[in-house]
Amino acid sequence: MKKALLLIAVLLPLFFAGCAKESLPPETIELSVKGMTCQDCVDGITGAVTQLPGVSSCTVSLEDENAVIAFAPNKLTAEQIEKRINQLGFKASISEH
Ligand SMILES: [Cu+2]
Repeated sequence: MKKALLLIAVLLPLFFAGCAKESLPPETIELSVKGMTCQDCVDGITGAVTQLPGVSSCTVSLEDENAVIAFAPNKLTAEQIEKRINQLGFKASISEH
């Protein structure tokens, strides 16, 4: 019986630590995106960024030449998002807050 309690005492903090990691709040970043000319550009970027692991939302504006992206910081970095958009032929750069 003591062994079972010890096991619970060891596993419980691990369980909570795991939960805390999963529920990390999403980070929101704004990227300036140059080179978009039409709605297809917007849709292309939105589609590609949304497919990245950990991205919860992506709003691209042709008018404002920017993209606002919410993502899980434990799964992805702002640099990886920037790189993905650049791969599509645009010029993305992380805006300073
Ligand atoms: Cu276009």
